[in-house]
Amino acid sequence: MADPATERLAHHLQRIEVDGFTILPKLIGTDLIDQIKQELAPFLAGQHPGRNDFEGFHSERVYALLNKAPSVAKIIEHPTILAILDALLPPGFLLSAALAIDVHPGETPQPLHIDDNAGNLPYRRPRAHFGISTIWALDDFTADNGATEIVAGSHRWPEERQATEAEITKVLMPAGSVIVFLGTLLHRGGANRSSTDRLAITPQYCMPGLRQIENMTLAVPPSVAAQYSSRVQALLGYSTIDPGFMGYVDGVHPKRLIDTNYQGRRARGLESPGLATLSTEHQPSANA
Ligand SMILES: O=C(O)CCC(=O)C(=O)O
Repeated sequence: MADPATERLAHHLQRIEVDGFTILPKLIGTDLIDQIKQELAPFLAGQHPGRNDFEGFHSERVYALLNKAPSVAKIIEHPTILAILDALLPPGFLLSAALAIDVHPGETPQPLHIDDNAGNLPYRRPRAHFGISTIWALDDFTADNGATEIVAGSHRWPEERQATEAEITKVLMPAGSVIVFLGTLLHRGGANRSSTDRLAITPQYCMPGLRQIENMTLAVPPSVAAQYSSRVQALLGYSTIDPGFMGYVDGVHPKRLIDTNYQGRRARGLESPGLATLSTEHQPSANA
């Protein structure tokens, strides 16, 4: 019989396959929520109102989070979420975006959208997902405070199909919960008709060969990236697609820029299989 963690993982994967999303209630506790809120507070003092209907004129967004609120790394690399992502994305997947969204009273609904086509890739839905999004509730998501809204099953819809209001569901969940959904699922931030803010953080992940939505290696300077775990560094872009064909810097592994102890493939006794199949001009260093 499978252990409980494996069974829970199978349950979430099943929900994602059928509905396009799954919800993990109260995955983090109030200590981490409070810590993240404290780190975010200086950036949520009214300096960054949304600049368009998508960002929300009554919302505030904070980008480049790993350069501003280091505790956010704990949710970005939360082991339960990484286990789901490992099952749904190829090895070496990247952190595509990580932003805080504070929806203020008076906000109107966002346009419905998907998250994994930021570069207008020429592939029409229905198609496989290119990314996975997560939205963590740092405040309770209630019926009237701007909870995220999703269209269950829309990951299977053709491009042209529009959702009716009846097909849109509010994601009601207590603070500390997270919704994980396919990049092809239609969703939006809801209207905030309450008198309080709704704060969320949305880390989004993409296939290793795609361009990240946020330019992560510029958003998070190398000296800051150096302070995070190897996994977070790899998610930011300090990684290559094995055996070093994509992501190298000046022919070597990007980790060499932030970790003087980094051991390259040769030092680890690894061959660089397949290099011979690349044309000479595209051969990276065997040290990558
Ligand atoms: O704030 C939300 O609940 C959703 C925001 C969103 O989907 C986005 O901006 O891409």
